[in-house]
This record gives sequence, C-alpha cells and structure tokens, in this order.
Amino acid sequence: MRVFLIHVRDPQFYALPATRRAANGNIRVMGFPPIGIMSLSAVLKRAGHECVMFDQANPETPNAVIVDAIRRQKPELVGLSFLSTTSYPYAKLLARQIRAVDPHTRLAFGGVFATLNAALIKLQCPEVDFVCRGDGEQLILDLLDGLDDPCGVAGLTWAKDGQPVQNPNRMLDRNLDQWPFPDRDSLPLDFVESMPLDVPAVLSVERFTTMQTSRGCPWPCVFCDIPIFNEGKWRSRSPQHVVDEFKHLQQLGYGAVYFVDDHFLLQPKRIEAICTGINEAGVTIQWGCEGRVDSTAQHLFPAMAKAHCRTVMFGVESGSQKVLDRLKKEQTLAEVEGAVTKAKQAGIEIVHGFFVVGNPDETVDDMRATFDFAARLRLDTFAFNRLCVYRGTPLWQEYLQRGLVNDADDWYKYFKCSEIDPTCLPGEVINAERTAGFRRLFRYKLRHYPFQTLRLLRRFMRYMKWRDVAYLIIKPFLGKQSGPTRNETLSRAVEHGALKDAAAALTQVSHEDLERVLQESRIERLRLQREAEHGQPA
Ligand code: B12
Ligand code: SF4
Repeated sequence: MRVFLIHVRDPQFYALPATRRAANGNIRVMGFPPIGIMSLSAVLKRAGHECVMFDQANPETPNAVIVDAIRRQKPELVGLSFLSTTSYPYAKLLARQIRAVDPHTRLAFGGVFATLNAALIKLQCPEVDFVCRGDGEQLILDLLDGLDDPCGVAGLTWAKDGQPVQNPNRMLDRNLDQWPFPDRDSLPLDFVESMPLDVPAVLSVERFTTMQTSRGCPWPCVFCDIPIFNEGKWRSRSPQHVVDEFKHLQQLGYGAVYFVDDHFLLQPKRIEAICTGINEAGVTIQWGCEGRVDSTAQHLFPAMAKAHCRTVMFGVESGSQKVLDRLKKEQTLAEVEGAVTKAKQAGIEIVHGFFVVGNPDETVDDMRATFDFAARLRLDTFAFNRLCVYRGTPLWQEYLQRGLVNDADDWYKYFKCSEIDPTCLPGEVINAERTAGFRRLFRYKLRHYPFQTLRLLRRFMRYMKWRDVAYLIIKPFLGKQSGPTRNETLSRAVEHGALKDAAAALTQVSHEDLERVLQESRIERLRLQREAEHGQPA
C-alpha cells in the first residue's frame, strides 16, 4: 500500500542556516531530523509498502505541495506525526487542508500529545480518522491490515457512528532490536548539528542525525509526561544493535549524533558495552545524550568521552532544594554538582544544564539561588525556561484537583504555570529576575571560567554568523515581559468540538491511572537496580 508520512513542526524549533545546499544537493536544516516518521518509514518499507515522507521544515514542500501530492497520488493512508501540544494547531490545520481536497484518504495522527489526548482529538478534529497511541511500528502495520475494520487494531482511537472508540492499549514491546534502523535516506534534507533550543546554536557542520537507543524514564517529576507515555517503563536496545547503527551511520558519512533518549545514563553495563563497541569498531562519530544527575553510570564518563561523547545534558531544573523537592525531581544539589564536575573532569566538552523557572511555591530568593548555582557549576551551556503544564503530567492532575484547569476546556492548551497558579511568582517578576540572573551569571562565568566561555563562543563563531551569535547571547534579555507567548495564544485559539465533556470523561487520566504509573515506575527502577547489580543489561 502507499503511505504518506508528514512530520509537523513548530516553526520556532528549526531554521534554514544557509542559502547554499550541501554537497549532495540537499537543503540544510538546523534542527533535529524527524526520527518518528523515519522509524515508521523503515518498518513500512521492510514490510513491502511504499512510503513517502514530508517534513514541514523543507521549504520546497510547503503544505500546498503536500496537499497537492496527496490529491494526485491518493495514498491509502496519510500519517501526521507531531510531538507536543505546541504543534497540535499546525497538525489540525494541515489535516483540514488535506480533507478539503480529498474526502477519501484515511488520515492518522500519532506522537506523544496525540497518544495522551486521543479521544478528545478525535472529537475536536473529526476529519482525522485514526489517532494512534504509543509506539507506532507494529501499530501502523496492523492499521494497514485493518483499514476498513479497525476494531482489532490495539492502540487505536477511531469513531463508530459518531462516537469515539478506544481500542485497548497495545502491550509495551521490550524488544526494540526487532525494528530496522530509521530511514534517513528518503528525505532530501541534511541536518546541521545544533543544541536542542529555540535559538540557533550550531555545534558543528558535520553531517548530523539523531538516534534513539532507549525509551522512557521511570521517575516521578511532576511536570513530565514521559512516564505516563511509557507506562512507567524503561526499554532499551541492545548495545550490539546500537553499535551496528553507529557503524552504518559512519559508512553513510555522518559525523555527529544526538540521542533522543529520555534517560540514556541508566544501566552502566549497557553504556560500557556501547562505548567499547564504538571504539572497537573504529567509529569516530561525536555524540551527545541526556540523563539524570543521580545516574550510577558516572564512573563511565571517561569511557564515554573516549568513545567520542562530546555533549551531556542534565535536567538540573533548580538551584533550590525546596523547589527540586516540590517538583518531585528526587535529586539533590550535591548530586547536580557532583555529576557536572565529574563530566567536565572526564573531558566531556559540552555539559549543558536545563533549568526551569516560574515553578509552584518558588520565591524570588529561590530564583536567585538558581542563577547563582548555575553560575558556580562548571556548565558550558544552560537554558532557563518558564515551567509549563501539559496534560498527562502529575502537575496537570494536581491543577485539575485545585480547579486551575479543566479537562474538557483546556486539554489542548498549554500554559505557563505562572499564568494560572497563584503559588507561582507573577510573570513580570519572573522575567525581571531571569534577566538580572542572566546578567550575574554571564559576569561570573567571564570572571571565573573565562577560557571555558571563550572556547565555547569560538565554537559557535566558527559555524555561525556574528549576528546569530549575538542573538544567542542577547535572546534572554529580549522578548515580551508579560502575558502569553504567540504559541500559547495560538494553542488556545481552537474551537471546541461537540461532545467535548463526554470525550474528556473518556480520556481522563484518573488519579488511579497516574498512581498506577508511578507505582510501575518504582517497580521498574528496582528491576533496573537489580539488573545493574547482578545481571545482564535489559
Ligand atoms: C527530540 C525532542 C525535541 C526536539 C524536536 C525534534 C524534532 N524532530 O522536531 C526539540 C528539542 C526541538 C523539542 C522541542 C520541544 N519539545 Co520536545 N521532545 C523531544 C523528545 C526528547 C524526543 C522525541 C523523539 O524524537 N522521539 C523518538 C521518536 C522515535 O518517537 P516519536 O516521535 O514519539 O514517534 C513514535 C510514536 O510516537 C509513534 N508515532 C509518532 N508519530 C506517528 C504517526 C503515526 C501515523 C503513527 C501510527 C505513529 C506515530 O511512532 C513512533 C515510533 O514508535 C521528546 C520526548 C519523547 N520521548 O518523545 C520530547 C517531547 C516530545 N517534547 C516536549 C516538549 C514540551 C517540547 C517543547 C514544547 C519544549 C518547549 N517548551 O519549547 C518543544 C516543541 C517542539 C515542537 N513541537 O516541534 C514534550 C511534549 C509534551 C506535550 N504533551 O506537549 C516531550 C514529550 C518531552 C517532555 N516530557 O516534556 N523536542
Ligand atoms: S528525569 Fe524526570 S523530567 Fe527527566 S525524563 Fe525522567 S521523569 Fe521526565
């Protein structure tokens, strides 16, 4: 069968850095490749289907071109893939454009946001036939087999006689090695390695791609929906499978890879085996990953550096223990300091800290402590985002109970916490403190870590225009000082579908569901700990 897969983007998160194309003729995009649809494309092709991918980052295939191709080629299924609440408005827009020209093509949505809000989406966006929940590899194959009668397709939400039907969940499959490597050849785009930020921050001009070596994270952070998306589990590919993909990428000429794993730094034996495998295979690709600061794999930072790990990113979140505890981060300031120091001592070139400000119960003193803490840490780069609340997280659940959000009306909106939670500082205060904090932080870094700071600036200046480097530096001081951002406003400017209350009831993440996931997470962590102590990697 013929399938079209489209990666829907939030335009803030990519840029076209060059007017000239890459040597192979491809357009260059600064951002992450669409690994979700690339994974599905490889699975479909192996099963004998035809698959055409589109990425909204490609200026040569704007929506009009995609819609026209669908009208002419009439694929049996069109899958729209998007990551988050912020890209849902763009997905809906495209779905409607497609439906307007082709009343028959079957349309499917997938991704994290779609998974967590499936029935609500089905009702608000009736032009979409199927909303696919969870892992897509087996699901899309099953869907093609059951296009006309999808009642047996696990993980699917669809409608019968105008009513949403939620087929049972798909069993989480731990065998990730069964799937082929993502199809990185079929999109005419070359990706430029940059930091995962909403401003251009080019790290190298090596041929760049992403890889996923594990899925999920069994921790209870209140603002994160990864645990519920993965039912509290962590699943991984075998070291050999990961090393084989590295070898394959090296042959294709890739020079840089970023792992989109939620927590790569679990299972020391697995990490050690991957590093050994990379060295033994003579792979020279530079790579980066994210993980928790309480990882028990920190003694492996030197081995990772030796295996060309250039970037490690930690979710530091706050410099106030009180705030960390409120966010249920289950980490201490001492652990943060220890992890960052060890990573730098091991020779990891770029150590990044993700921070959040505007948290519930956070005071001005807590915010100041955060910036001062960030200044003291040996971090190379950092990002300070305002905390937002997404449906599916424990924080959303808490806000429901406190009457701050309402599932029926607010499920597709995203809010900065400070806009709806009276225990947060007001937006103006947060922004003013953030600006002042940045100023102190930059001054401290230049005074105490001048070489580290200049080395990093030199790296950026090697690949970026002066203007863009200047923007990167002054961005934190710019912007509207209060109120919702353009994206927040867009996410709220959505009409309501009929039957929304019924749908909200249907997809409600009940307190029991959430408790079950948190319980599963605890069990999963014990399993991983036991495995690390006694047995083979998962
Ligand atoms: C990499 C990443 C990014 C990259 C984007 C990369 C890209 N190509 O666009 C960057 C750094 C730019 C980014 C930005 C943001 N991100 Co982000 N990101 C991720 C991360 C870590 C990995 C995504 C990924 O590549 N997964 C690997 C692929 C293989 O999985 P997948 O895309 O989910 O696809 C699988 C299934 O979902 C399914 N599937 C997907 N599509 C389809 C379609 C069909 C038809 C079918 C059948 C199946 C299917 O099949 C695939 C294979 O199993 C996720 C966490 C996560 N684990 O998902 C967060 C995550 C998606 N991001 C999140 C957020 C909040 C954001 C931001 C809004 C952050 C911010 N405040 O600005 C922005 C918005 C960006 C946007 N919407 O474009 C949240 C989303 C929460 C929510 N409910 O909205 C997540 C879940 C992290 C978190 N817990 O907070 N992100
Ligand atoms: S550590 Fe917390 S924030 Fe990070 S992926 Fe795990 S649950 Fe989400």
